[in-house]
Amino acid sequence: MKIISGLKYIITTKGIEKVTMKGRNLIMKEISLSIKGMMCTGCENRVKNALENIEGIEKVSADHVSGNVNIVCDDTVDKKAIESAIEELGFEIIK
Ligand SMILES: [Cu+2]
Repeated sequence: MKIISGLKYIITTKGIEKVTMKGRNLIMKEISLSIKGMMCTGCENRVKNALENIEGIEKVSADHVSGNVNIVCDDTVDKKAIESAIEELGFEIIK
């Protein structure tokens, strides 16, 4: 059993699963995006804060130099919700 940011995870044949109180384990996934418009660490923090408020997102890292944003979340999170949160901040998703 591995503890990441206070939550419990188990490694199974399906991948890494988050152990929830409700008894259903959620499969964790990683999403990587390239975005345009981040100029400094302040922008990185705005992206991180906005995304970490989305239910199911555990961890976000953002780099303004490369424009890369990496998200660790459970399987319930819709990629579209992530993209619109980023666009609401005024950044552009590079597809
Ligand atoms: Cu900035």
